[in-house]
Amino acid sequence: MDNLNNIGFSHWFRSRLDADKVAAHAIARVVSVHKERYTITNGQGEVFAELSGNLFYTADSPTDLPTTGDWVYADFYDDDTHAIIHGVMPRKTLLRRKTAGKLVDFQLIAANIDVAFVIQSADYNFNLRRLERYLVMVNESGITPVILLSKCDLITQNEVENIKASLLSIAPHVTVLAYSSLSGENIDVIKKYLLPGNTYCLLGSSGVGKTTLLNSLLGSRQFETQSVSKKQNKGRH
Ligand SMILES: Nc1nc2c(ncn2[C@@H]2O[C@H](COP(=O)(O)OP(=O)(O)O)[C@@H](O)[C@H]2O)c(=O)[nH]1
Ligand SMILES: [Mg+2]
Repeated sequence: MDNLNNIGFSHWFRSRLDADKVAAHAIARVVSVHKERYTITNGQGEVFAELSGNLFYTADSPTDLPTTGDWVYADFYDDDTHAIIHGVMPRKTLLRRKTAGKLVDFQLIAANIDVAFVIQSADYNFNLRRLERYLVMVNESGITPVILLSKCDLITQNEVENIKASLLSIAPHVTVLAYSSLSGENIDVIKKYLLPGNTYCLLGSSGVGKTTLLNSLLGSRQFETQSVSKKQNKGRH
C-alpha cells in the first residue's frame, strides 16, 4: 500500500473502496490515455492496459470510462507487462472542458487533481479573459487553483506588480506567484506547494513554459520543450 500512498491513494479513496472488487482485483492509477490504450501504474513501473469488455459496454457515457488520474480496479498479467481495467473508483475531482458543437458535451482532461497551476506568461501571452476561463473550469471541478505568472525575467518588477494587481481584481482569493525558469526566481516557492500524496496539473496555452517548469522542478531536462519539439516536428505539450 505504501507504493499507492506515494502516488496519491489517500484516505478519501481508501474509504470508498468496493470490498468485492478489492478482493478480485489490484488497485492502480491511470497515467495516460490514448484512445483505447491506457497506461496504468501501481506505483512500481507503468503497464499497458485495456478496458474489460464489460466496463466498455456498460458505460452509459464517456464520463464512465477511465481518464488520466483515475483510480481503477485492474488485473495484471504476464509478469505485469499487460493489464485489464475492470472498474473506475469514485472521483474526488474531475477536470473537464465543454466541447462545442459535438455529440459529447464534455471532454475529460484529468481526474483526482488536488491543485491546478494555471500558467500565463508575463509577455505577449498574458490575457485576463483566458485566465478567467481556466479559473472557471478549475473551480467547477472542485480543484484549488494557483496562478503562476511565468517568464517574469522578461518584464520589470513594476510590470510584475501591475499584472499581479489585475489578477487579484478577478481572483482575490487565489494565490498568484510570479516566477522564472530562466533565472530560477521563485522556483523554490513553487516547490513548497508540492506536497507528497497530492496530485497537481499544469494548465496553460502552448508556449507559456509548462514543460520548462517541469524540468526546473525536476532539476533535469526530462521533458522536451517547445523549441526542441518544433525542430523535430513533433506535437508539443
Ligand atoms: N525568458 C523565459 N523563457 C522561458 C521561460 N520558461 C520557458 N521559456 C521559453 O518558452 C518557450 C516555450 O516553453 P515550453 O516549456 O516548451 O512551453 P509549453 O508549451 O507550455 O510546454 C521555450 O522556448 C522556453 O525556453 C522563462 O522562465 N523565461
Ligand atoms: Mg510543453
